[in-house]
Amino acid sequence: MLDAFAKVVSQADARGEYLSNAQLDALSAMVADGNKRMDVVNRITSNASTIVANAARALFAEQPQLIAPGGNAYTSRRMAACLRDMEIILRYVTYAIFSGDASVLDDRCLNGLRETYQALGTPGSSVAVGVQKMKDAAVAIAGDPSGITQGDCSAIMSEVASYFDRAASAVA
Ligand code: PEB
Repeated sequence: MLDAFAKVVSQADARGEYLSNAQLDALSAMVADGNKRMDVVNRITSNASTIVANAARALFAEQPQLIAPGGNAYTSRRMAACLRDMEIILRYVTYAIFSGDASVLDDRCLNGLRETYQALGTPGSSVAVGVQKMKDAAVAIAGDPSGITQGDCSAIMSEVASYFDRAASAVA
């Protein structure tokens, strides 16, 4: 599990080189914009259950076969497992945002997840749709300009979106 700093150290060490100016500049920009990152993590974390519940509701509205008898989220046991899975994925996405690096998401959540869903007979493509809906909600909540210092958040917002995309494509 790496963060953005440990990642560049490990890459430089693998080549036996000092940190490059480009690496130092990128990390320096990350530090300068650190409050944006913390605000995004805080906003997503404090709205996590809303994000999960609304994404799941939208997923089931679009794919009602999931909650029909015989569906993959039919019975409260499977529904609970589904909501829990979405919550787990969102939690690891917030860790990746905080770390500025996807390795925690990859290593502890996404690695083997597609195969797990195949073995369970759970449609990974539907999980991916749920993750995309969480992305839309998280980006809207994190990027809401009200009640927060204004600034250019395009870089952090596209980074946020990229972790959701990574999770969706890992299971699709
Ligand atoms: C992954 N999900 C399920 C299981 C596991 C995971 C390991 C099997 C064991 C169990 O039921 O608890 N666990 C989960 C995860 C990590 C982990 C992400 C990461 C660290 O440890 N059903 C649907 C939707 C989708 C869904 C498409 C969006 O219709 C999910 C939610 N996951 C779902 C369901 C089950 C499951 C298990 C329904 C139960 C399957 C079953 O028992 O029939």
